[in-house]
Amino acid sequence: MSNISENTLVLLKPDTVLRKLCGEILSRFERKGLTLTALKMLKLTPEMAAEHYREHIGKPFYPDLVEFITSGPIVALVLTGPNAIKTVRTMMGPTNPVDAPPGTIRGDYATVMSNNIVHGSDSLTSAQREIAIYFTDQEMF
Ligand code: RTP
Ligand code: MG
Repeated sequence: MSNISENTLVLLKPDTVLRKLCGEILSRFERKGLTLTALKMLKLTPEMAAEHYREHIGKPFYPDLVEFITSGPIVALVLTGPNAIKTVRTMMGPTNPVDAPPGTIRGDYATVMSNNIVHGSDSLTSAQREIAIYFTDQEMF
């Protein structure tokens, strides 16, 4: 842990847009003190989804994962701050909302693993790789 600022990629998944929770989730991250460095709305192509979730290609849940993440528009964010990657993961809670305590995003807003509201990069390497899928340097502020 250090106080050096880092970037992380966050996706507000299609369920979040559909349920009109984008403002609420973004607000949590802003209140925490993370800085909004980039933001866009887009619909992932199957190719982009494969790039984003490439570590999961071949797993049993992969087809459903791609179908869900490409099912509607999403909001992509870059959030910045000291320990931003771990901070976002802690705020999200565990992958399965059943295990996510109240107070976490998945604990407060989700019931099933397939529709779990939010994505956050899981490491510095992932963050750098994922940010480049969504944003050019000119789109980061
Ligand atoms: P994410 O990448 O979406 O932020 O989620 P995560 O790191 O918490 O979880 P990860 O292991 O990367 O899985 C990516 C997404 O795939 C779905 N999943 N289903 N066993 C299963 O059925 C299973 N495992 C994972 C979840 O929707 C998860 O968010
Ligand atoms: Mg993941």
